[in-house]
Amino acid sequence: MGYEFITYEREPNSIGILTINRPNVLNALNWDTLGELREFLEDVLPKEELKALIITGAGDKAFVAGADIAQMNEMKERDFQDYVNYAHRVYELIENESCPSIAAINGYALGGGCELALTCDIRIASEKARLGFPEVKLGIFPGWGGTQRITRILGLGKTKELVFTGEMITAEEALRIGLVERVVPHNEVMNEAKKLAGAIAKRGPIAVRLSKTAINAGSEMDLQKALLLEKTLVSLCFDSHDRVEGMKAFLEKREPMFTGE
Ligand code: CO8
Repeated sequence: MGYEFITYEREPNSIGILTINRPNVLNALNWDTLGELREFLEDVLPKEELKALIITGAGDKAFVAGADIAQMNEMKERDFQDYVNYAHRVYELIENESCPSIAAINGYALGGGCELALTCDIRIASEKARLGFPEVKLGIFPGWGGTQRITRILGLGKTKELVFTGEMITAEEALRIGLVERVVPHNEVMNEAKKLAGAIAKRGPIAVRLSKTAINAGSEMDLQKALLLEKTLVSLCFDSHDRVEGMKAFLEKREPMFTGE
């Protein structure tokens, strides 16, 4: 795995840490970084069988400050279209990854960087983090899934306020409006993300993965179809060895030993 713009580490308890690694430009996403992300997500991640994936940015200042503006500025219209399509593919891979993902937002999460955080299941932010969608200041708008994913989390009014003004908000404000789930002291972001990932990793992996599918896919369906999906997926859980183990462990007053089968 010879990457230049991302790093990946695996922790002992099946937790992976993926870091965007261009700190000199606040981890802005250029073509090469997106390319490495895609290769990692398509070729490496599926074999890792993680229980949780943490995504963060290198350095002390930024999660990801967005798409690489210098590179975008050089693009012709056709390249720009390819760039948009490519980023969409990468973001869908993260969103649809079966294991839960946590964005450890250790600083600026702007534009495409905030959109990246939105592809994760849960967001934890440093109290120093600043989030927003400044694209309209550049004459574009959040086009890496942002307008759609933000709306689904924040609703129409708040999304429009953030997108139309391009203003950054504090981590506390992001927590208040539901853009992040937790805000912690700056030096605690990774610890908190690992703690959360560790708590998830202890649970039945089949149940966690299928619940993610039920929540994500179900939220795009009408209620009747979504409930049908839920019934189908929870029945799959019932057939698993983990379900037998989980219930047996409860009755025997001990911790379950899940195997993911
Ligand atoms: N792209 C390229 N370089 C960047 C970016 C970026 N997004 N952000 C920061 N940098 C670079 C700076 O140019 C600077 O480089 P250098 O040292 O060579 O001058 C270095 O990172 C450090 O940045 P600053 O000196 O600006 O640091 P400050 O602490 O003064 O400011 C800010 C930090 C406020 C985060 C500031 O850097 C900033 O405003 N950055 C741009 C944020 C932004 O506008 N992000 C949105 C980008 S557009 C986008 O994400 C579109 C996604 C969807 C597109 C759909 C169609 C493609």
